[in-house]
Amino acid sequence: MLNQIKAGGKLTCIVNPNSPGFSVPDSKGVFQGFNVDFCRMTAAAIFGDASKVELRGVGFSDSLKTLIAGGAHMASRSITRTGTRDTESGISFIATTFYDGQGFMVPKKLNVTKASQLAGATVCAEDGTTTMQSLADYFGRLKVRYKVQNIADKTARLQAFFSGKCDVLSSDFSALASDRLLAPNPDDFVILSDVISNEPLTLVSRPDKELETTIFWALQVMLLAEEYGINAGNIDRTVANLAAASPEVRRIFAKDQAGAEMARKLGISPDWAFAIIKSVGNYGDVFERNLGKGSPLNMNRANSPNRLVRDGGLLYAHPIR
Ligand SMILES: N[C@@H](CCC(=O)N[C@@H](CS)C(=O)NCC(=O)O)C(=O)O
Repeated sequence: MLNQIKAGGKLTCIVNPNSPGFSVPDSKGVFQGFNVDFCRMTAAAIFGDASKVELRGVGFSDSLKTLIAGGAHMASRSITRTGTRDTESGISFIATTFYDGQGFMVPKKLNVTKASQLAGATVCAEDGTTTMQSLADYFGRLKVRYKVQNIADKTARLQAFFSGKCDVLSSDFSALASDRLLAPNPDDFVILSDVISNEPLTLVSRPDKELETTIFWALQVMLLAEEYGINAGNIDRTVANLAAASPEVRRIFAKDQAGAEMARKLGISPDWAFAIIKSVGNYGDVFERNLGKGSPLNMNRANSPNRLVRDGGLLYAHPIR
């Protein structure tokens, strides 16, 4: 499949059509965001050029179907890796980019502070998502009745919630934080602190050994670069003076070591690791730029599992050697 992708000149990647911080079109109509950056990362690895990517905004329900039907090469759009999805043929789950959980957003004026106060509420969510199942589990455990408004179209779903047709919006925390920014007045809404599930949001691709391996190791380059303090600003200097770098860093970026050997075997750009860091950055940079303090989402990474293991998080870089 990598040969086909290379012959076609671009990687096609499914993203959420409108999710501030994760994937949202900029003023020129070009998608930007955390999830978009993993599409760009993969294009950088394959072509040595992060711009060789066609980003397709697709709603959740159609995303896996589109991949299975062969309508795109990969998806980077908050898809939870579950056992039954992973055993579907036609898709491969590769690597988790964001460890998340499901939560609730409510209008402030409801004066709700805990999810257990949501008895009788109408919840807006989308069929086919893990969200629906976790809602049933959670309210079932509490023996509490609730109603669901299934609205597959995201714009319509948010409109229903913001205009009061549902009392509660339930989804992954990352999605709620992002959706809140789309409210006419975000301050009218609060996200409750209850976490009701584990949602490992994972990159998905068409099943293909070379493509899967490329995506997995491209992400490891971003994690390793963070671990070794390499970023878009110092990568030029680092590769210009590899003799002064640590053996671990040399193995990733030198033209005659493990990273180069991997590129040769996979048939990807010989400069894959350099291109990823130069054009996309390391994982920490991507998090901070799109989601961190200073971004509209203003997430505090220090409270997130999406930090390196070294720093108390769940992100564990596999070695390139
Ligand atoms: N991670 C969950 C849900 C993914 C999902 O996309 N959920 C819907 C809402 S229930 C959605 O559009 N989320 C993104 C957003 O609202 O921005 C899954 O894999 O089933």
